[in-house]
Amino acid sequence: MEGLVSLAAELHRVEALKFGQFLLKSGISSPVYFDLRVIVSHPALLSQVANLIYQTSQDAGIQCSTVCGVPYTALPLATLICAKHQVPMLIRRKEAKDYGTKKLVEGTIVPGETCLIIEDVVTSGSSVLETAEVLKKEGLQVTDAIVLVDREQGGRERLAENGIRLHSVSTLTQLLNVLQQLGKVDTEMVENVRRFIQENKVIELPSAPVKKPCTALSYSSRAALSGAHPLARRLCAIMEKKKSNLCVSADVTDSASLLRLAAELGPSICMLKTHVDILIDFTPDVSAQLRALADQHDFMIFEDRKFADIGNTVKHQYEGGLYKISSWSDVVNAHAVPGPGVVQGLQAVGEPLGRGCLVIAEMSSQGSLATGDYTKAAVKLAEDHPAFVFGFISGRKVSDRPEFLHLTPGVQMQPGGDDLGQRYRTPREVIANKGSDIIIVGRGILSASSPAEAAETYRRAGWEAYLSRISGGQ
Ligand code: 5BU
Repeated sequence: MEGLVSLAAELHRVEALKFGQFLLKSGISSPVYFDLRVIVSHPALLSQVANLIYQTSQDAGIQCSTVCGVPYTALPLATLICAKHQVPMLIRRKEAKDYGTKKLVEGTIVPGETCLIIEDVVTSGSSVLETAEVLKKEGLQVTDAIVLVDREQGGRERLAENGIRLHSVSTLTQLLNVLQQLGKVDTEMVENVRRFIQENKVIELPSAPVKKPCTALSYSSRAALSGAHPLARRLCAIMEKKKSNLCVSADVTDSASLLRLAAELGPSICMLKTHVDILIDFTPDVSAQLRALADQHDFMIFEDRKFADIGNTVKHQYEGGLYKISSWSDVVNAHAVPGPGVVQGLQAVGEPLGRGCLVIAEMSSQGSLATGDYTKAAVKLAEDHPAFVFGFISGRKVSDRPEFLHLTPGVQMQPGGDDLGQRYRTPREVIANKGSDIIIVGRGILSASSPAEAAETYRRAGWEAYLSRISGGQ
């Protein structure tokens, strides 16, 4: 308590905490404003804050291998704590975002280790979530975050939903009470601030993912978009009819298992994804039977061939060879790396047959190079070929055009990964938070004792996340 009194008084004295009327970047007028950046000019306060944060982590019994401060204000705080207590630190780069393959985290990363996040002020929790996501992408575990001030506007709950416990040195209410006792704020202001906290739960910070209007559109309204590719419209209609945004990745190695899965899971899915080249016993009859099952249960077939050659070669790979993919698969996908030729080659074969293509804008695997400018170029490639390309493989919504669909692999009920670099996010995270449209699930379903029951579980989870998204309840 003593620590809190001097903290509140000092923050107020150096104007890191101000009362009055402030227009926040979110457009909301707030009676209270924090600017913790100023504390770097007050070394005694800076180290007091670092000590309080460290003490809070000790009191909460947090075990961690590394510490990362949310850039920039919490960086010096993390540095002080790590140097004093001999904990390895990580630095998250903010600016590397746009430079494609540059590292987003500096320092030695040991995948599987736990990283504690430190932040100055939490409002909606978006900055902590963003940092957590970057760390998780590197294979680290993030279970706890410590903040100097919790503004009590929903951040704690939002982080908890994402598996992160928030510990605060102080809440805004506690600071307010102390400052009132010290005579630094009058009763009227205290009331103002209390009302403000009540009325402004979860303000989206400017850095938060901006809610795009098209994430609020229903599948059925997108099925009605006249400018959309016929396959996108049909897929949206199937999803709405079957209440399923689940694509099962049928990664089995014999044809009987593939056909059995297609028959058993058919009613639960909007799409079945294949890797036809892992089957040991493919014959044209298998693709004919698969096609019949797709028509019977009304799902689409997506051969995940990931074409990545010059146009002339992919034309042959798509149309010919042993598999004659274009004759039975509704959808295929292509890497953007060869440039427009790959799409044009596929389009020459697929468009006359009414087929469609997804461009791989991002991959789920750890260390994927499909980020930044590459992803942007992939989005442009897709948007330049709307007569054949109708969407993306990506971890999130990468295009604002509602006629494009986003399909996300790397989905399981529990976040995590496998030992060969696959990374998993939950259906809710992918659909409700990342704005994707379809979850692609392989081993989460195939390894279950009852794949049919597991598929239903995933279907429900994906659908609930979608309903929550379109109703604005992300
Ligand atoms: P899993 O068992 O749910 O991990 O299977 C995922 C499937 O999605 C598997 O067939 C992959 O080949 C495929 N996949 C992926 O996991 N990540 C990607 O970025 C792309 C495809 Br593209």
